[in-house]
Amino acid sequence: MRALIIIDVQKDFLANGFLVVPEGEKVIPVINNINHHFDVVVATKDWHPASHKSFACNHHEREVGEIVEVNDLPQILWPAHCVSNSDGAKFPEDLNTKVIEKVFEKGTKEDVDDYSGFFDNGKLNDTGLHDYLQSKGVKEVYVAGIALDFCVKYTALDAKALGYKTFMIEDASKGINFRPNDVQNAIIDMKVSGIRVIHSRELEKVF
Ligand code: VGL
Ligand code: ZN
Repeated sequence: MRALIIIDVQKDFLANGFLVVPEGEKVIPVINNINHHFDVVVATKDWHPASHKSFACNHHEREVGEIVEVNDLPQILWPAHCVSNSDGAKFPEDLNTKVIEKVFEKGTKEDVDDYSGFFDNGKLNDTGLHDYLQSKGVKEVYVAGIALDFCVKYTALDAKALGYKTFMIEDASKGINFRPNDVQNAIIDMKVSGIRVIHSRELEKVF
């Protein structure tokens, strides 16, 4: 069985959101066009409490973009984003959400961030995504969404490490480039780990 995991396609990462990912909205039509290729379609949502330690505003005299330590893990400080139940945490209206059978929330604990759809950054808790995919007999995982150089990348790396045949759909994903070349480097890291980086048009040929 083949699964599409749609990562964090949420209003706060799109134009006028709190953590805008350049061209983020471009992933929406691509994802809408490919979802029929998959047996299982699931999504993740970044879903932070307002007190989350990844937000610069929750640290004394710290600014967005600084890197601090939170519970022994390096933490990039972001603008407040994807606060649980807020408008910015919603899916955009033009994303076809009817095909999404389950949503996995991530980053829900105040003191640890979660870039992967599977585990938090300390690998202490899991989101239930792996168990769900196992229960559906999924062997192949296709990852797409936002941000290519953060949550898409870490989800794909964990999927590969968990034993799934793993693909990342490049034109269905957009990155932040927090540091110059982060997107380019993320693609290299994924390829080196054995993840196949593909274009959505290749799905037409295969299935
Ligand atoms: C993300 C930064 C902070 C992501 C989430 O979805 O890639 N990036 N929170
Ligand atoms: Zn976040």
